[in-house]
Amino acid sequence: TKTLKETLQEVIPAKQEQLKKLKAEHSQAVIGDVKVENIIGGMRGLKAMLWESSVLDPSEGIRFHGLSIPDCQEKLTPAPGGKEIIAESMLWLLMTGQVPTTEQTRQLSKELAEKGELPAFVEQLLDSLPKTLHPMTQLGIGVAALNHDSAFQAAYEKGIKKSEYWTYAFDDCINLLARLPALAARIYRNVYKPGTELPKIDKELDLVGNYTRMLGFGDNQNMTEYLRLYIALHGDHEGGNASAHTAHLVGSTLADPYIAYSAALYALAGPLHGLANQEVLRWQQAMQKELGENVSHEQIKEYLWKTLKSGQVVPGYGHGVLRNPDPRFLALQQFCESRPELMESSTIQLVKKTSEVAPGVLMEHGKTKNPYPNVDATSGCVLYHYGLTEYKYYTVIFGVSRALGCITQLTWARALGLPLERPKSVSMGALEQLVKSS
Ligand code: FAM
Repeated sequence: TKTLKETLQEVIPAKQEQLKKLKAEHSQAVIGDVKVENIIGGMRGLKAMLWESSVLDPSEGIRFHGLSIPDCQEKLTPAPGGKEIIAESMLWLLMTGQVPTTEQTRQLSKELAEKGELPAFVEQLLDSLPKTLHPMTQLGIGVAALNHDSAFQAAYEKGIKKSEYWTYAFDDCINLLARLPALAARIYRNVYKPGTELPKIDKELDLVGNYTRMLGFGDNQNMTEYLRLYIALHGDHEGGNASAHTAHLVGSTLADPYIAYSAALYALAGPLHGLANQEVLRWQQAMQKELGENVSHEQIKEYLWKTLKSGQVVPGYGHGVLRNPDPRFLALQQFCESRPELMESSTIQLVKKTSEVAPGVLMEHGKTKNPYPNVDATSGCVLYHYGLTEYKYYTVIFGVSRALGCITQLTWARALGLPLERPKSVSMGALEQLVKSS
């Protein structure tokens, strides 16, 4: 069975040709204009970077090489005995644009399990960190330290041809992904379950099957399946979101994939981006504390207005690109609706009730361009229900997942020979001059 690397070897040349043609025939073509609002508004909507594995449509949401989330749920291989998409089949699609066979998916699971051990010095480094250090900060430290064994960095120092970069970057990326479960689970154990035994990697399990088992939830098939779906869905969301864009930018300096992804994790650690899943639970807990159980729609509405009037954002709502409910939110909600015991959970019911009134309140408030729920509105509530209640850890799970999209691009950017990213900045004075002459 052809490995992921061998399949990549086959699909890369055609994409290199496509880019070469684009460059030769159209590099001077104008595809849109740049407005002052793009420059002072965080480049919203500015088409300015290449990203092959997914495209985000404002109204229908994400497509991975053209496949929607329902398409993926139908076509991508689950774990043995499972139903949900697993990280390995999603990674294969992102990397190659092809749906892997079951055999290819199983082979990739084995390869990742073989490469999943952490170097002893990284275990000691993590164990030395204070429990009060945020889990995301710890994850970034652990990932950066793995660059001790970077194949890309070692080869670059020896001197390699540009055409070989992607193969070394790919090796680092697969080693990084393979080690994330042990890294992320060790942080969870150190901070929340000190002194408990960390299970060894089971060579027969998929990446997330191992991760869930190392977190201590391996006997809960529902939690394992939920984390498989959660991690597959959060893997890639186009190239412009802060974590993907950071990995792409740092990787463009030929920094190795470990430190490039470590940088991406710190972007993910921001409340407006990946930390929103923590903020949603914190916000919901505060609301439940103030309003008690069985909260009514009316009470939720008042609490939403209180949040907005105090100048805070409502976490889990809105989006930089989406202008409709996030299909990732809908897929996670469907997971809940297919399990009656989940629909009885007060945390999950509160998410549902909030999602029935928050868009109306946000529309009335009149500021957000997208009043609908994003994936974070619901992603943490199932974790909480199944006993992973430490919501300051939730973004770490997002950090394990976002590696799927980021390592795909860190490999492809090298394969396509994409250059160092260097946009032009302007001062307000220069902008005023440009406006005068426009
Ligand atoms: N609650 C209150 N106000 C909001 C809001 C929300 N959920 N979403 C946007 N706004 C405000 C926004 O702060 C801005 O106000 P100011 O002009 O005073 O700065 C105004 O509406 C226009 O913002 P926008 O253009 O609609 O959204 P942006 O593209 O600037 O920002 C988000 C997008 C996601 C940062 C924003 O919707 C937000 O802060 N949401 C809450 C945090 C969150 O859920 N983030 C997770 C996003 C998720 F996709 C992820 O990355 N995991």
